[in-house]
Amino acid sequence: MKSRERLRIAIQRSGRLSEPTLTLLERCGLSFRDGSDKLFCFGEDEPVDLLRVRDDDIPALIAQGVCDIGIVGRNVLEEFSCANENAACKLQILRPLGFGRCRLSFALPLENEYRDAAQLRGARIATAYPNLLRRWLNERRIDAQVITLTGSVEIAPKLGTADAVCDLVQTGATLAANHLREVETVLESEAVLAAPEELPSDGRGDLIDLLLRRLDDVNRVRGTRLLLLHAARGSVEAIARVLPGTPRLTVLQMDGAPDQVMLQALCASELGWRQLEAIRRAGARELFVLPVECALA
Ligand code: PRT
Ligand code: ZN
Repeated sequence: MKSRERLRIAIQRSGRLSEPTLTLLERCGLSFRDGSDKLFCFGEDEPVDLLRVRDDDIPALIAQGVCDIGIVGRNVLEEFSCANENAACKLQILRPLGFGRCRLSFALPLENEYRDAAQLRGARIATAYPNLLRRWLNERRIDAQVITLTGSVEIAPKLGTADAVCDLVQTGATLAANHLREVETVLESEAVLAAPEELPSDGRGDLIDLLLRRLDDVNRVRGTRLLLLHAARGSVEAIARVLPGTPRLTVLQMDGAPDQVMLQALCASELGWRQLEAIRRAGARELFVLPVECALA
């Protein structure tokens, strides 16, 4: 197969999204061999390769056709789309991926009261997402001064260079450490699978379809656990009562021990300490909790 007949996925080289992205692609059944520069990874079993780059470059690489699809934060994708509204190649989100969750939010110094967004009129707002921020302000007819910074946005109010920030927040610890308070969300974000609005109509389009099907198989069982345990037949009801949600149960007879069974339960959520203890107290022995990687529909 010629190299450009292979599907090329842009992913973050090193950062918050790198590891979960590779894990997800592996769960989808893909494996890769690192190139010597670690920039290009060659797909081993399927004609699907990776280009490992800075996350900010991913949307442009897709728009230019250097890569066919990419995995990137919705924040980065939206910023690119806002900055390139009139570009010929528009990008779309094929799937939200459920990791790298954060939000782009306004934050003010702790001592400042906040009533509503109108208060931002005339304010100097520091951000690394100037185009997204301008769109949000324009939609609300709020005239403010957007100050573009590429890093350490959160220290701008302390330095006196901004009145507010519009930055990514996950736990809120960074804002708290800088005496800032989150007051309004501009965008909820997570990693997404991004692609051009018009997908390739050749073999690469078929590979994208296949990848989407595998992604859906993997997502369907995200967080699902398979529980395997031994118990006395008389304990099955008590164990079933303490399992989370409405799990699908299978009870298997054990050879040579008519009053003993093996119980198999598919639970839609992860199991905490207390739940595991309750299952044990209800009579479970030899308890195994296994992650479920994928379920074909
Ligand atoms: O080198 P490269 O350009 O590829 O990486 P990067 O440094 O630009 O990105 P990286 O790895 O920090 O983040 C990649 C993506 O992860 C982002 O574009 C988001 O989609 C997502 N993400 C999820 C986050 C966070 N959570 C996050 N907490 N990106 C950044 N942060 C930063 C935020 O900017 C702030 O400084 O973490 C701090 C806030 O975190 P909390 O937990 O203190 O609120
Ligand atoms: Zn970046």
